[in-house]
Amino acid sequence: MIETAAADALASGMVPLEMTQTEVFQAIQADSLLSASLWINIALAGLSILLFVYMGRNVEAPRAQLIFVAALMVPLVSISSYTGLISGLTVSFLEMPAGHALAGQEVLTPWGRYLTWALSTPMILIALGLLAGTNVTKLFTAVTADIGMCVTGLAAALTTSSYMLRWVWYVISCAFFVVVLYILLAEWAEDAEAAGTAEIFNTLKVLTVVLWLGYPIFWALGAEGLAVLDVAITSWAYSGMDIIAKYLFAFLLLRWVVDNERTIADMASGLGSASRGGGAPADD
Ligand code: RET
Repeated sequence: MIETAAADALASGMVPLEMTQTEVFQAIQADSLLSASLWINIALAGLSILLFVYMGRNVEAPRAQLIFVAALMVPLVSISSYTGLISGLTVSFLEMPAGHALAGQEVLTPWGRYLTWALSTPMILIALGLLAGTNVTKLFTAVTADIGMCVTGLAAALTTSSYMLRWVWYVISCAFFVVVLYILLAEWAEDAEAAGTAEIFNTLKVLTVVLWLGYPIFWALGAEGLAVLDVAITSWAYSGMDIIAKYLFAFLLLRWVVDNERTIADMASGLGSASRGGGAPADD
């Protein structure tokens, strides 16, 4: 009964105020396209965890181990994130403000995604930075700007008082994103040349930059932004990008690290000394 009501409500975009967690859960289950987009990531994250642990079993160089730990955290955060979404714990139906295409309607907001990106994306950047031979300053800048991007993206999704302010948050988030892109494309690309890891770094850099650009685009087009795309399609877009940006990314990185552990081990020890000038002194 509730399930049918929730499904109808979701389909019409009109959902009663203050749904319980059970009702949110049932609404998600009732939309098979939406729930499939979440379950597939739980399954793939689980498989990735097992695979990565297996791949890393003989890695001994501390820097290579650190890359492994960072990369392994990505599917670990992901499986937790998607479990939060599928259970309804980290999903809310929020009434969109005047000016929004769905003004006055309750829109499914998977805010847990944006929250957990603040944990998973720094791990991706730490792994990439270590591969490139970053210094502490650049790593700190990339990670803090990235967390800023995710938290202000969360604020964009959760702001219901003003349509304009949702977009103000969005623009702030994009500004943080530009900092991350600059470090990836300019700073670390050059550091990787000096560190002798340019080939793999460039592959992962292109994969990361292209996919990460998709997230703000789909946010803008999705129900939380301009509402051109429906909730389930947007969820599939995020899930699809996640599969490549997280599991495939980490797999390619870890496979290279296993095959080239010596290169990683021989990188000038410590964050800082492998990169061009400036930055903090080596700390390990
Ligand atoms: C938001 C909306 C606000 C503007 C910008 C965004 C960027 C999000 C990105 C997310 C990447 C997520 C990944 C997750 C993997 O676990 C928050 C969508 C710029 C780039 C790679």
